[in-house]
Amino acid sequence: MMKTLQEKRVLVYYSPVHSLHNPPHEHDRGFQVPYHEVPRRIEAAREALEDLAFTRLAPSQETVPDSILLAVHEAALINHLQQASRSAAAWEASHPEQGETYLTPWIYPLKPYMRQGLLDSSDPSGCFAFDIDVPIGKHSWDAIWASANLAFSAASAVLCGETDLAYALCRPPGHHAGPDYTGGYCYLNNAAIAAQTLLPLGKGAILDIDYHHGNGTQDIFWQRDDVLYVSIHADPTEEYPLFSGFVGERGEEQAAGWNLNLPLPMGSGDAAYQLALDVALQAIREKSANWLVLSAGYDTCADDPTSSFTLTDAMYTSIGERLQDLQIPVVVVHEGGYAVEANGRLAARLVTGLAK
Ligand code: SP5
Ligand code: ZN
Repeated sequence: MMKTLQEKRVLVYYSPVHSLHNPPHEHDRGFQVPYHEVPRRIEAAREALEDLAFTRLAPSQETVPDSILLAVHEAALINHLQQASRSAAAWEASHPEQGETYLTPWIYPLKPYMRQGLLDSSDPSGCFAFDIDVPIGKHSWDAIWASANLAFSAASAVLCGETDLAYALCRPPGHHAGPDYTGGYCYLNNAAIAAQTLLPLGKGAILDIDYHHGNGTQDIFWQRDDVLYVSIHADPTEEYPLFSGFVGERGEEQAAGWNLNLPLPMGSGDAAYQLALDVALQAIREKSANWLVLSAGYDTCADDPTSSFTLTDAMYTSIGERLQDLQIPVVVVHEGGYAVEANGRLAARLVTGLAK
């Protein structure tokens, strides 16, 4: 029986803890610029989703079990993130005149021989990051963990049949974080945690519509033939992360075809995006996915200050509708989006399309 918009309950998972993670700046060609990944992004999304008649805000009551966390990430990364937050707190306590402290990796072990010494040192942070935009403050671990728990809670609600559409208001985002590394504002891979949680339902798919390639998610599922990873993103020869997201990356030998990259030229708009979405949907159908995790970034929109794509607002409703056609349960995980208020109106459009 078809559900109407009013009957359908969309569960929205939110935690206020994210706002405690608020790094002051990132770097652009060596210059310090304001950090784009700001708390207001997720508050704008929460407000807009709460305003929809068919949504219900759900607190995250659950914590990711080790069996899921350690299937996605190495224990060393978890330990490092916790330790780095403690180090930031200790530094801040002993240097009160410096104000809020966010530790940033500064030595990166480019060669294998550099790694062990750095790992054993007092500041191994460069062993766990591939870029400089993942600073860690005293509350960062709490926010990172709360974010991962939202993804887990949303996926758990779908797993137990409580809903067939859940939205995790994750911040910090996750798709650049790999098995043992952070990068691009991402520390733990929330979408991968959601996908791993859904596996009791059988094979499924992650569709990544963030403007950037989700190199971390690709890496985590690279050898796996139970989770299809499909990503539509800006051409990595010109755009971050520059080292992955190419069409030739199709998964390891035994999992060939379980990774699909659909890079689009810089400056792409609705028409090109629509065609890529068709290809993505066909792949998801071909694999007979039982569930979908949607890595939802809004940095594809025309007014995003960091991206070149020009998607219109209507496109996000359309993406939701097209995914709704799959008739499988969906867990949406919030990723990027740096036109701050657009996170609200575009999340609302996406969910409205998905809930039809
Ligand atoms: C989750 C997410 O959307 N993360 C994106 C992180 C992208 N960071 C890219 C930083 C690019 C800095 N700009 C360099 C311009 C050189 N031309
Ligand atoms: Zn992005």
